[in-house]
Amino acid sequence: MKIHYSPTSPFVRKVLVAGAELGFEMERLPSAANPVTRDQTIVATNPLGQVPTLFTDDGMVLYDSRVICEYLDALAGGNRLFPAPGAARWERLTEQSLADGLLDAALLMRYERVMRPDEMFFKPWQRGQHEKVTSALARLESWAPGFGERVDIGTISIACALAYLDLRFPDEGWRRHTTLAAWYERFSARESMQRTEHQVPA
Ligand SMILES: N[C@@H](CCC(=O)N[C@@H](CS)C(=O)NCC(=O)O)C(=O)O
Repeated sequence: MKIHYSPTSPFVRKVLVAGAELGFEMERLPSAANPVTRDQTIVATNPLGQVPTLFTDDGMVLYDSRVICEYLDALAGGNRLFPAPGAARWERLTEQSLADGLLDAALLMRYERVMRPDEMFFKPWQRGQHEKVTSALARLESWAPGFGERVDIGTISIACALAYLDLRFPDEGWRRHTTLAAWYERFSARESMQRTEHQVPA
């Protein structure tokens, strides 16, 4: 399998962590996903021009991270990271959605900060995105006592979202949520997390 990859993408990391937990390696194809200067190599197969985009061994092109993670789970026999239909599955998928939504807001804030010219910066919009991040963190803190030692699509997505805040928003102070922080310390020590740490290009 090959994957359009970025060393700082939290969505790519989610796929790599899921793959590592299931025993899959993916060849990393360097790419430069960017919403303004679009990487035409990615666009050629994924019109959204986003990473992760996966090339399966039997010729399929899959995106986005949710589809890829589910594909990897099925390839590994199924119901490893995604529970079978029932309450547990819908809860894990909702955890994934909250983590991905937090990331969508954080990524928009990041793009706004690094790409938008200063004179076009719209503060209320930035504040709205930040409020999504803070309300998502508060909800994660209330859920954290239930995470235990679970390794599934919910906890993987949440860990990758928190790791991205550490990478791009080190002043966010999300560790004020102490139950979430204690859980993350344990989860981020997993080999799958250690082997996929973000690398900031020099
Ligand atoms: N919903 C997508 C989000 C992927 C995403 O936002 N990727 C970012 C990098 S972290 C990207 O490719 N940005 C470039 C763009 O949006 O054009 C997923 O789960 O994979």
